[in-house]
Amino acid sequence: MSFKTKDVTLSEDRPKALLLQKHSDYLASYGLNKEDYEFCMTEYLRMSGIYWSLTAMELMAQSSRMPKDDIISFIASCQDSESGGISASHGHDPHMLYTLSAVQVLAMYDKLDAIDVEGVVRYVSSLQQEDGSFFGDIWGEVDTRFSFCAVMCLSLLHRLDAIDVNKAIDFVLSCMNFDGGFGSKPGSESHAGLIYCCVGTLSICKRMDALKADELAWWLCERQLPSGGLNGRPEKLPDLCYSWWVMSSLSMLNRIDWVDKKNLEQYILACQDAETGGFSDRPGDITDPFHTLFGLAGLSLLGNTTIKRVNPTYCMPQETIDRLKLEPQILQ
Ligand code: GRG
Ligand code: ZN
Repeated sequence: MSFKTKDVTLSEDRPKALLLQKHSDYLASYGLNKEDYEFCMTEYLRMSGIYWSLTAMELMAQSSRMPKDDIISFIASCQDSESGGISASHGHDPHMLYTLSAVQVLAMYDKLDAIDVEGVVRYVSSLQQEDGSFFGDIWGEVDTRFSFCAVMCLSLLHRLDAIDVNKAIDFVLSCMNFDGGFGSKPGSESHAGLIYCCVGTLSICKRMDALKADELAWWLCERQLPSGGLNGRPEKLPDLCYSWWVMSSLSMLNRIDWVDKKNLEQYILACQDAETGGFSDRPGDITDPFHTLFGLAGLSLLGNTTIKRVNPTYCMPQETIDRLKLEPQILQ
């Protein structure tokens, strides 16, 4: 039996240069029309949308084009005074994912005093369970994404003391698989997005020694397909966002050279839309702020110097991480 590799072919007329001005224009105008169909349909993830757009703009040194004051007051108005958690938008329930995005945005703006920080600390720590895992919100879904969000959020606030860090690490390590990768909970299949979350947690907690670095890096570099793009697990199509989930993990493992960087750069550039601006998951698809951030952040990890340095653990500008005096671990 033979297997056909699932992949895409890059066409000759694809974008081959980085279209920075187009991307800045695309993000600056995104959401200006509040009636826009796509904008309305993405209300449930608005807070993360703001984080993706602002981080992308920061990496392009274009964040002055974002409505800073409106963003800060929107975030403050999304904090629930009772639980302390932050929601994606007005009238939505607080959630770990959006609490992290809000804290990341305020950290970039150096405006953490715009919210009740102790409320956030109370919310995040209230979601830790006896086995060290974290719920995403009061409804009780457990996932290693939430462990990472909790640890990242509290580290940005310099309040990791509010949770049981050792138990949080033990839970993440209980999700390690035979291939060195990680899934969403114990026994779940390895997936590059969740590997980023688990490696990121260990990087912040300075426990990278617990990884099977060579096995994991081998699994990660096998995600590269002939097109140069990366998939998130075996037998899947390439998707630009894995240029972040995989490359940031390899970067924390100090093994970024295990992929063909030139080929990956070609794939990332091919995912740009030369007319609308922005990046999409695969060449020719519709662009969005999520893939635009991960396209730019991926190029930054590959060493593109027209983009600011991104921190592989936090997916935020290195200058913000330095200002906050955070030192996530990178394997030496
Ligand atoms: C600070 C950048 C940052 C993130 C915060 C939310 C989070 C932490 C991380 C998410 C990690 C993750 C699970 C990424 C995967 C996203 C994705 C493309 C999911 C799609 O899954 P499938 O199974 O896709 O539909 P495939 O590509 O496997 O077909
Ligand atoms: Zn994607």
